Amino acid sequence: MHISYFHVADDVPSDNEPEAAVVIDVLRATTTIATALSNGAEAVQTFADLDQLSTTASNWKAENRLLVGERGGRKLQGFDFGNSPVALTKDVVHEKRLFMSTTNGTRSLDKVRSAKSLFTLSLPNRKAVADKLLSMKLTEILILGSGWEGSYSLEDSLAAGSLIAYLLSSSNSLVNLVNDEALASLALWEYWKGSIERCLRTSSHGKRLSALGDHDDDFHCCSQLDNLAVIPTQTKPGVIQAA
Ligand code: 3SL
Repeated sequence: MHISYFHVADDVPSDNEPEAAVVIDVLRATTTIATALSNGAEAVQTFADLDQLSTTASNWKAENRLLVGERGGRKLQGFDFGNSPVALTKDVVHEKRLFMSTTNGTRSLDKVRSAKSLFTLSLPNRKAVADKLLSMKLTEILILGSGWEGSYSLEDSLAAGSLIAYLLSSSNSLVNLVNDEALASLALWEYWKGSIERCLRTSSHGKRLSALGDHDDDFHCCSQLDNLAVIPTQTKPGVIQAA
């Protein structure tokens, strides 16, 4: 199994159509997706482009949809929710389709939407997604972080390292880490795995969120490990559903 990790969407070679892709945005898009699906949302449909989101969402019954999105960490005007995972409780999301756009996470999803299999991963559902990948007996996995506006983010690399560590310790076949980004993420995980929330708060995006206001509940939620069994899976381009 060959595993590569890319920090941001622009780093992925454009002709790349991986057998399986895993998109990560720990703070907070993929944690929000995992939480919403785990709490009974029908699907999360993701958009890099806000006009496309509005057009598609307007064709959906108002009582069955929620608009979820942020730019720069702040809720978008006219949207029902920002990007806080803890706001998307069972009562709020039950059987709803979420139309979502975020600063970086949805751009990464867009980049690899033609992968044969596409999953989203956060720390809470790391084991669920990792076990799914192992069961598929894949030859190739591309892991893609989201970063911040084209630059590296510590917390996405931490989660990539957590996934790689799990795959290395649980795979029956040979695991080959293809690039230095994958190797470095593993080292990062080994360094921070005992203090995940501190890592998230220390990261530049963690500091950005803290400066915007009290995000204690989000930090707590995003730094849980292996407590959600959901496997967010792309079922149609841009549509993520629980499996
Ligand atoms: O960048 C993103 O896609 C978001 O997850 C950022 S935020 O945590 O909602 O600010």
